[in-house]
Amino acid sequence: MTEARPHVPALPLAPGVLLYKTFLDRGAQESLLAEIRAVVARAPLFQPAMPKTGKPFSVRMSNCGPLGWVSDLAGYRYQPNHPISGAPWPEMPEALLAVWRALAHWPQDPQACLINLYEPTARMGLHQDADEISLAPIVSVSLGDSCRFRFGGDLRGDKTRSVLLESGDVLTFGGPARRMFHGVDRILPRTSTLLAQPGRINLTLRRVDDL
Ligand code: MD3
Ligand code: FE
Repeated sequence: MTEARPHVPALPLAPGVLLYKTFLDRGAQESLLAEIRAVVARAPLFQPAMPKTGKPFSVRMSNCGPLGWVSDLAGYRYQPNHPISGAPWPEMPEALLAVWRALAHWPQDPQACLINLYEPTARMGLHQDADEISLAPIVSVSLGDSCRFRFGGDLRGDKTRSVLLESGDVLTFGGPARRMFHGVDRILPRTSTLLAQPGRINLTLRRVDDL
């Protein structure tokens, strides 16, 4: 069986930020990837755009779970349906729920899993995640090529640090880290053999409200 590894130690990176190196072993990464491929077959990747300007993101996205995060000219929001097809998002794979239940220390299950696909030149500028009412932690799972992940403080101008994230790593951001600025500086192509093509997939598990 390929399971998450609840015994892997938490490396504290900053108050509220914990890194679990290789929380998913290779077998668990492969089976989760197969489930994410099945999700994306039903809920195809879409290219989000910045509110107001319509500038496209370099990352493509999809979601699973009851809600999904979308962005277009009208704004950022969570919604229960795919922005193109209108279909409800696919269910969240049980393996992702297991990661959340092992690490989030939160009484309710996640409502959304945002799937970000980074091709080798994609990046994500420094931003805050503030579309959620809930103060539940965010749990992030990395698959495929490594990336240079950057994080700072609650103000854009706060000092930042970067850390290498590798396939199978899980990060949790809770409490004082929940509104910290963060982003992805760059993908390091061909640092993993998990994906058939160079690139990286990030899965972020989120609680949107506490209802
Ligand atoms: C810290 N994704 O989808 S994951 C995002 O690798 C996002 O795709 C990045 O930022 C990625 O919004 C980073 C790590 C992450 C995600 C959400 C956070 C860190 C966070 C929310 C609050 C604080
Ligand atoms: Fe974010």
